[in-house]
Amino acid sequence: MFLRASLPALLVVLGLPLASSAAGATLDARVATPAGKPVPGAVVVLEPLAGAVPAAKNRPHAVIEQRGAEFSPWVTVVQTGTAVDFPNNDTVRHHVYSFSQPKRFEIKLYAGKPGQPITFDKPGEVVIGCNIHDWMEAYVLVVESPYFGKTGPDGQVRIANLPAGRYRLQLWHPLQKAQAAASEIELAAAPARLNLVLDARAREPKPHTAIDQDSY
Ligand SMILES: [Cu+2]
Repeated sequence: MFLRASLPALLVVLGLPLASSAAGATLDARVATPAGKPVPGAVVVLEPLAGAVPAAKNRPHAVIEQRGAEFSPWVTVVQTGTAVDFPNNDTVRHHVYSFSQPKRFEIKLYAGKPGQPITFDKPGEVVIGCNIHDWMEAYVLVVESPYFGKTGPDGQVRIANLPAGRYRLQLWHPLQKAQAAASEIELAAAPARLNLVLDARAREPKPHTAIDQDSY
């Protein structure tokens, strides 16, 4: 089930047709706190400094499921115009909503898969919650560029198939203590390695209430 949830997101992350044989540049980055602790769930976005930013291709799609009264994944990064499904894989119903300016929406109390995905059509940070379960939260970072990635549990991220050139690099995490300054990097055919520092708090799972556990 983890694969089912993560595969569409992976296709979006690649941002290029899988059939493409053109070998592009690759960025390998490690994101850590100032104390050197890996930061999982950090987003690295690369915006090309020259040329037009390629628009989203092939109707990009992502999935944020609900399982065990939690959203999964906790952090999702998508290109502007991406449709996101919110399948409920629990036996309890959820009521998914956001009041965030780039995408206000509501999927009223439902079980199973809602009929319509939510299309994230403006860049920015969208915080998602559930009206029934206060502890449920997910974050969607909507970006104009198709070039981005998210760090795994080890704080590592790889962004592949990048056209060579100069990029503006932006780092983001839902629990960052301050917005990191953007930097510029030049990517050529040889893989690039970067150590990035972001002061972010670790995610602490919020306790589920006793009421929910009784009805779950
Ligand atoms: Cu819920």
